[in-house]
Amino acid sequence: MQLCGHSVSPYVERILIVLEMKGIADAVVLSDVPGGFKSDEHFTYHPLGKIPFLLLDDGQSLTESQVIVEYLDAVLDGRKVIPTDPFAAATASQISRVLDIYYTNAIGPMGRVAFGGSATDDELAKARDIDIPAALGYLEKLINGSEYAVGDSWSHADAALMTHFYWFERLMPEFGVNGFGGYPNLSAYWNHVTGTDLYKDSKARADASFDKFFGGKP
Ligand SMILES: N[C@@H](CCC(=O)N[C@@H](CS)C(=O)NCC(=O)O)C(=O)O
Repeated sequence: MQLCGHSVSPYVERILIVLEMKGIADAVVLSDVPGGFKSDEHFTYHPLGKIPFLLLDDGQSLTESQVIVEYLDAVLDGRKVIPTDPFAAATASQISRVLDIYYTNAIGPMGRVAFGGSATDDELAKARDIDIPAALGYLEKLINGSEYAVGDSWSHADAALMTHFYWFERLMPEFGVNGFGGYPNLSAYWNHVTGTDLYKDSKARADASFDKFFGGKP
């Protein structure tokens, strides 16, 4: 199987972290988008021209990072990243979903400005003062403040948190959003995660990929 995309995307990195959690990092080959980013061929695999997408050996393909994670967890060997306990599994899904819907929308204005687009001062202020605190407050309730997002081992929720929060740390300070000070559970969790090899490996991949595509800025 071929995973198309680059580590500069948190959605690609989520899948790479999950493969590492499962102990089978080489089960999927990471590759460029066939035909090039936004090529006609790219749109045949992803109708919105986004990364990541997964090409299966039988010619079929899948989009959406969380869906790809769940598919790989089902078909590949290695420890499961979807918790077996139903409530823990639902909690992990809640965390990934809150990140992908509320948190991602909340940081939208900052993301646009950081990557060459624009946002008004009002949009940036609303993101900083209302939408980002609301999304972080939601996550604060779902995370138990221990070493792992859910239970006592890694799950796909940790992969989603690591990749979104890599960008939180990298981008947010210049927009006046600093750390997880008001959120004790997130704070304790993040302190632990950033010291792990899993996060350090992911950060190194994302840093290198960012430098390759954007020359080290922001
Ligand atoms: N919901 C999608 C998000 C994918 C996404 O937004 N990818 C970005 C890179 S981080 C992209 O390809 N953007 C290019 C574009 O939208 O044109 C997923 O989870 O896979």
